[in-house]
Amino acid sequence: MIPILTAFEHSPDGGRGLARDMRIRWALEEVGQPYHVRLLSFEAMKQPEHLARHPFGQIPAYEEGDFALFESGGIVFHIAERHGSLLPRDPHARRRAIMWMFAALNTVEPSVFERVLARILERDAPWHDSRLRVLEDRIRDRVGHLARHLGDAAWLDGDFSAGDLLMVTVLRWLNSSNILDDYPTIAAYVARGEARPAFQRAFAAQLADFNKGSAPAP
Ligand code: GTB
Repeated sequence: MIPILTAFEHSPDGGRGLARDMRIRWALEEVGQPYHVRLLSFEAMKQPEHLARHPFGQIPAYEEGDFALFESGGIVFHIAERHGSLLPRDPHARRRAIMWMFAALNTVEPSVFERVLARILERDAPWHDSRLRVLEDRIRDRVGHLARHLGDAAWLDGDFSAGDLLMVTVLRWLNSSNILDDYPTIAAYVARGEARPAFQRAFAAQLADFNKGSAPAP
């Protein structure tokens, strides 16, 4: 059964692989699972047909026949469990990798994503600069602690895992800022994730879809 991933027809990231479908594409590439993609316009995402797949009318959504999931973390967890290679077999190491998935989405993502939203939606607000400073202080606090944990290791806990995959996708949202200049080991960690062949394949696939979605109608 070839799974179907639902993604943006016109991604606001301009083809930089920053929307959350990238997490699913990367996970599928890591485990060697081919997939189909359904590209939806923003309007179509809010229609009943998509709301039946995703109650919040968002992307990514994921289907395997009549089994459907939404939430990028839940989908990556499912792929990792099904295929094995993104989670360690050792029970304690496995739970720590799952813990890092939650840490990526629950401890690091909130302030990083708030910054993304502030840059896109609140640029012209009179309080934009002060809000950005607050958010960036919060991000630096998190990234500083993460750098302390990572030390000179390649990945968060032993081999590359679904925890690293999610953490790297979150930290990539900082690539357009200069924040990671002050955290060279974290910048190198992100670059290490982006250099993985599976990431590269996923990136190329989302870019091809972005270009398809942006092509003028024939
Ligand atoms: N918690 C959910 C998950 O992890 O799956 C969040 C899903 C979500 O926010 N999806 C976004 C969406 O569908 C797309 S990824 N938004 C439309 C809506 O809510 O109506 C968000 C995104 C887009 C672009 C960038 N970027 O350019 O950096 C980053 C993130």
